[in-house]
Amino acid sequence: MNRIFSGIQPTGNLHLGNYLGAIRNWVRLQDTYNCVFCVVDLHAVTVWQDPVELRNSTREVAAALIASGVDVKQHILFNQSQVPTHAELAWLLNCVTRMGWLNRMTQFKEKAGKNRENASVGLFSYPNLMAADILAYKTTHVPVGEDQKQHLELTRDIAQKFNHDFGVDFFPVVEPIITGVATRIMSLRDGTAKMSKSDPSENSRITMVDSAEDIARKIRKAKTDPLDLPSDKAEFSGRPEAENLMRIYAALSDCSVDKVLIKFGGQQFSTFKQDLADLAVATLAPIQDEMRRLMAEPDAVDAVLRDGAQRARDISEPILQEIRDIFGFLR
Ligand code: AQP
Repeated sequence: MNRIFSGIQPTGNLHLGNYLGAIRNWVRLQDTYNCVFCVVDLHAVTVWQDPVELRNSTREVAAALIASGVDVKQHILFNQSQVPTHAELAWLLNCVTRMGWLNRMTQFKEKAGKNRENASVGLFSYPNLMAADILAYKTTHVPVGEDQKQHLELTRDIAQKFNHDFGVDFFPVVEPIITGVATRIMSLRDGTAKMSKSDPSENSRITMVDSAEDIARKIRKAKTDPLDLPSDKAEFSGRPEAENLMRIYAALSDCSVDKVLIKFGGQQFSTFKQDLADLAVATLAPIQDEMRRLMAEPDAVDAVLRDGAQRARDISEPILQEIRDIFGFLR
């Protein structure tokens, strides 16, 4: 069976973009792939994290994944820092990747902003750690949102350069899996910006811990335009907020955008928003109940992560040893 690796950062409350763009797809891929799912805490610290909040977020993300249907017996769930393979391989890949390649990464430019000189070195070399995450398990497939496509292409370049430089056929060529209509959910306040944990506006995102009232309020307040809802995809042009809300509806109800256009086209935003809020609440409520139950037993969640880390080490350490041998390190 082919192997999947995918990760999610414990950088705050997960949002609907994380759920529809990543987590829900992971759960569905479990039938077809051997899955390694990782709470990527080493990635999180590329920007400042409060240690108490980081620990709590790591647990909460794990709880969200389990509550959403990640099968921790059949597959592997762990937090990255418990498996040292990732950091060691990232260092080795630092020596394979070219500066020019990293300089082209748009996510670094976006996250570092104007204050590039003050960004951490870790934020700059983040894509190498992501490549290490993937290659440490000889992963064949990676489910990614649109935002991660460039990093995955870099992983392929790094793997190919490694194979070429050492004259080996060691790393498989990793294939992206981009699924569904929710590959890029946008902010509720600005249809041109990605829904993100780090957006300063709480109203820009629906989180997986929001109450039903908060979800309904955020959707009611979501930015729209004065026109009625579009009835054709061509009418999305210049209306990013309308497009985003209709795509979210399609993703939540697991149907095509065309069906949503037929159902709501020509109607007013107010009735549509009420339906959308009901749908979001109905989808998230059972997951939230299970998350609350899991968060009341933090030791049990920690035990799942420890067990996953052991199984992740069992797979990745022998692969890393082969890589050390290829490099020519004495043992
Ligand atoms: N808005 C989104 N729409 C669809 N998918 C998304 N993902 C993130 N945002 C959206 C997908 O979620 C997975 C995990 O992402 P992450 O938490 O590791 O990092 P991120 O992509 O940087 O997410 P955020 O929310 O924007 O976090 P911050 O603000 O901390 O940087 C990935 O598969 C991603 O594609």
